[in-house]
Amino acid sequence: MGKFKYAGIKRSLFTATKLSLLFAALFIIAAAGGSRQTQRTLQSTSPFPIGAAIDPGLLQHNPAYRHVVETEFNSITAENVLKWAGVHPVADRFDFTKGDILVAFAQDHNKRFHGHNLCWYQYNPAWLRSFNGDSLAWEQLFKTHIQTVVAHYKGKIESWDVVNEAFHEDGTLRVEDTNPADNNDDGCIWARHLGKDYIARAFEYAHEADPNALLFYNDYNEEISPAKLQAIINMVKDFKHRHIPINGLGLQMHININTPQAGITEAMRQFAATGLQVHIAELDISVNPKSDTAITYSTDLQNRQAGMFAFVVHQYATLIPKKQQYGITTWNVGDADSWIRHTYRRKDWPLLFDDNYAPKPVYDTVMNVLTAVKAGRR
Ligand code: 9MR
Repeated sequence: MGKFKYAGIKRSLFTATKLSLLFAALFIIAAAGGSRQTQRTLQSTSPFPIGAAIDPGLLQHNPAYRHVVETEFNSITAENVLKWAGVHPVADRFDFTKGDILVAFAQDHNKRFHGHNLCWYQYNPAWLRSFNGDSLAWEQLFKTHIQTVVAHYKGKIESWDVVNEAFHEDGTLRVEDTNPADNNDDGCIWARHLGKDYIARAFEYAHEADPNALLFYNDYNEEISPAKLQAIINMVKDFKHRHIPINGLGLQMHININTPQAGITEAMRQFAATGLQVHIAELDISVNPKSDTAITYSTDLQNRQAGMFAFVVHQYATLIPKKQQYGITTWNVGDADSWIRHTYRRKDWPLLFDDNYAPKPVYDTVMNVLTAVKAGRR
């Protein structure tokens, strides 16, 4: 009996120890979970929306990528799937499958969705390039595409890049290919077939399809091409004068560590003065603009990149009036996904997350600037 009693005490002691261990473990897990939940992220820190260009394949199949998108960003831009070749692959059929995946994800996770784009000189399907029709048929094609896509996402996509990259660096409109020998058409199929006022009509067609969507014009190099910047400002003035429904400007900001900062300030100042929404729409900061094959991501390069990220975020927060801050979107999530590596086939590390989606030191820099601007310490 005594033996049993002793055994009983031992058992209850053992059980108590086990229980306290269990509670301790639960406490640690809860604390860890709690701290994870309360951990600061870009979206919880930023005073304006903070986004990324997203690929549905990575989102569906790469848990680390998905985790970063879920936790860090509150705005999503479709990197490619809503472009003509993505959404309208054959003449008589639209394919919304991939766009729908992204939009459903955004809705499920309470994130804003920015549509990119309704009209561009690039990324057009082969059938479009060989489309044969008079100007009326081209106009019909253009209008039907814009209105079908915008209507499909009415009420789900808050804003659109209606027209993307319509101007050359010298401020002239892209029309003809400037160098037919280089096998790279930098002219614009739309300007050729629809005439120079196609941009205004694109905005009107989009507005008809969803009067509540915010409509953006989006372009790159405004910070280094004053003539292009001026052409965009002139276009906005003209649109306002003619009551063309434009709500915002996308300043893509594919820049590098050597981009002159005065140009960035000037572009932001001029965009702010339009009174429109201003979206830093495709931010990345290359550390290897000269495509050096022997380059490493040295501390020096990381520091210079961090300085440039800090400058951009700080300038945006201070030069763009609060009610015009549509947010900052980075173009892709991790360095390995960056279009820069794929397009230029070079080593580069232009983003806030590394190849494995871990935040880089430059992420901390951006967090510090966001914290300071949110607190009003500019
Ligand atoms: O990141 C996009 C890349 O995957 C595509 O191959 C490319 C097609 O030309 O477009 C890239 O995104 C571009 C964006 O749509 C418009 N501004 C420039 C971006 C980088 O080229």
